[in-house]
Amino acid sequence: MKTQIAIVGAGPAGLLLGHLLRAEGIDAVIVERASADYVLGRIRAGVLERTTTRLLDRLGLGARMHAEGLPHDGFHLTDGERLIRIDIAALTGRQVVVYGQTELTRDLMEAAPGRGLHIIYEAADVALFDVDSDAPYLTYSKGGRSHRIDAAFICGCDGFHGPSRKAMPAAVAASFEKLYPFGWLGILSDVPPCNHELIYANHERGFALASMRSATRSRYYVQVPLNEKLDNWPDDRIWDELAIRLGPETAAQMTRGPALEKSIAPLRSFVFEPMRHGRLMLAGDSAHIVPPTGAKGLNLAASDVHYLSEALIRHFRHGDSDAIAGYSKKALARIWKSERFSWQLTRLMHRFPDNDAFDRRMQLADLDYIASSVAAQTVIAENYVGLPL
Ligand code: FAS
Ligand code: PHB
Repeated sequence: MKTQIAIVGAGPAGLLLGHLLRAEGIDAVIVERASADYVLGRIRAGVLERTTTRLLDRLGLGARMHAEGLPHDGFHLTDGERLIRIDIAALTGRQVVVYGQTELTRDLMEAAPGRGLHIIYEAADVALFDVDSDAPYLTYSKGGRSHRIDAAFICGCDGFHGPSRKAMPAAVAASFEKLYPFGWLGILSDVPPCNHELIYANHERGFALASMRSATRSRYYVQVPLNEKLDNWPDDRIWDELAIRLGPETAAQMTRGPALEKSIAPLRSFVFEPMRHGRLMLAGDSAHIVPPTGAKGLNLAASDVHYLSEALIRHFRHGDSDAIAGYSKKALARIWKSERFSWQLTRLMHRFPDNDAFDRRMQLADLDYIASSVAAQTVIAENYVGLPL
């Protein structure tokens, strides 16, 4: 098969990129290792920046997000005693929208056939070749046969564990990583949220987050040790721990219910440079990972795709390849600032095993300062709503 753009991965990055290119009449094919149901079964991000919602609107695919998504004017930090509200609307003039990554992915998948975006699911053993030539190609196996796709460019949107980053020559590559000594245990339950806005808690016993997917479906997280086992956390223990860490005022508003989904995600900060080599470009988690504390992961994938799609459109429309040459530098500038925010908020809101009493006092003083300073709240707010493109 021949196409203009071969995309590896049908997560948010690959789907958004494919749609943006198709909207400009550029041929694109996505090869995805899993089935559509498997991709939709992964419970991940929940908060969309305006960068991301505007891409959906530009594609004319934002109707369900506007109908079912929850616009939020603020969120809360707490030390387990008082709520500190960060009024993002008043401080930045912007909102965020709570709309699950699963729903965004569903909207993009369902629109693909009608817009000529060909997605090949259950494509196994994807391998990339000749990425530093002007005729790259990839192979995959499906139905007991090997297949080949020749393309002008290959875009690696295959997440942290995909093959694309590994296809970058080691001689040009540099990666930066920080592993956190804890994970997030997430629970999804069909109960009304405890607050109409998100609450991030740093309690003596550890981090917790009260989030949501709708007015009737809640998403909560508790920080757990890295080697923790899900079996050690029956639902009641999770609800008890959330009530303690979120504080009595919030606990009084919590509704308990059975877990529809329960999982533990490790936390890491990771950046791979460069994001382009020859005719291979990376976007989204294939090039970077943030701890979910700042709700940046999905939104960074969207901003990468914004830059990358513009560069490819200029190449195919106007024969101008300067933006392709400048893609990596431009995307990394925003990525590193979001890595900074996510790392800083993670350090502020979590209990690190090697934290001592002084470190705890520093966290509480930080929260006390944020509670009393519009300037400090503005810094947090402008990062949370998403930095300018
Ligand atoms: P994705 O990982 O979503 O998609 C990559 C796609 O490539 C997948 O569909 C995968 O099947 C496919 N793929 C992989 N290898 C392949 C191969 N060999 N061949 C073909 N296809 C292949 N972000 C937040 O903002 N908030 C959160 O709360 C949050 N929670 C998260 C929890 C978990 C467990 C994880 C892993 C991530 C979480 N994230 C969160 C980050 C997440 O939302 C990502 O940022 C987002 O999915 C990035 O989208 P993509 O770059 O498209 O990568
Ligand atoms: C979520 O709802 O899954 C969520 C929200 C905000 C975060 C992380 C996760 O920072």
